[in-house]
Amino acid sequence: MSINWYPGHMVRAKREIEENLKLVDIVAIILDARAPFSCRNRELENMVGKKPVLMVLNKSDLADPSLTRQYLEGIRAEGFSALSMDSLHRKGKKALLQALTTAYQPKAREMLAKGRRVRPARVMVAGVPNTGKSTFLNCLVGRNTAATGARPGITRGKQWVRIQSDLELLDTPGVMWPKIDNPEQGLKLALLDIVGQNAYNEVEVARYLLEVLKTKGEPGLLEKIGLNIDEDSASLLQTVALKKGFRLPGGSADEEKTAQSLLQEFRKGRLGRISLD
Ligand SMILES: Nc1nc2c(ncn2[C@@H]2O[C@H](COP(=O)(O)OP(=O)(O)OP(=O)(O)O)[C@@H](O)[C@H]2O)c(=O)[nH]1
Ligand SMILES: [Mg+2]
Repeated sequence: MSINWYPGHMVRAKREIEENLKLVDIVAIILDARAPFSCRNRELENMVGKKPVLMVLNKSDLADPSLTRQYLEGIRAEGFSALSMDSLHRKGKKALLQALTTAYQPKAREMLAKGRRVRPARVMVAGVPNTGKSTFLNCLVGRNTAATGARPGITRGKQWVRIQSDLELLDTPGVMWPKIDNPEQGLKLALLDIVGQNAYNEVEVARYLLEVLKTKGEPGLLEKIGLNIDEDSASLLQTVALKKGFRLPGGSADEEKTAQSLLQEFRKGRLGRISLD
């Protein structure tokens, strides 16, 4: 699925990020641990340029742990610092704060060498929508200061928050790039609720999910919910509809309602820990 989703507020947000990059020492790029490569925004990475970057694979509680380890290795092999984190349940916070301190050290030393006072590290939190940037910030600060929500596009303006005496974070709105050309990447981003719902067809994404469930996640998951792995995803969706009792007035399967329900189950982690990349 090729997706065009580039609402006006994102164009503004991108400009604002570009301006604020001048003020920050480190950029924490928040990725969804279930598909960190698919959520990489190359436009954003290019804007960041040579500033120290910490890649955070967030929502690790929803991802396949062994794949998370592999993804981390892959990203570190590119020369980035990378950590996984579960911001919702506040897991991984200590290592994360440590990594930010380490990333700031060269700059802090530089200030000391010039005889200056070391000011608090300024960290921009950025990434595509809905990866948990604001939740990550709330996790680090230890209280709910930034608004969060289970749909893309919650944060609209930037927000600075003092985390501790030596650390300040800037929350930014999620930003996409103008067009997702790779069809499978589009399906993954839709499944992860990173692009707006009006940009894709939920039935198509739910069929993709059923295809994914044939090979990923807990072995035998489809059989366990009474589905036949040999069926194609279109007919699987019909079967799920009938099992759930989602029918249209004429009696045929309500594919849309079924698709919505399946997508919700996946997004809430009810189908288990499944990674897509
Ligand atoms: N399970 C789980 N859910 C998370 C985690 N972090 C964030 N979430 C959920 O993901 C959704 C999006 O979180 P936000 O913090 O609003 O995401 P955001 O990146 O700030 O989104 P935008 O501001 O729209 O770009 C919310 O429903 C959060 O509760 C996590 O580590 N694990
Ligand atoms: Mg936000």
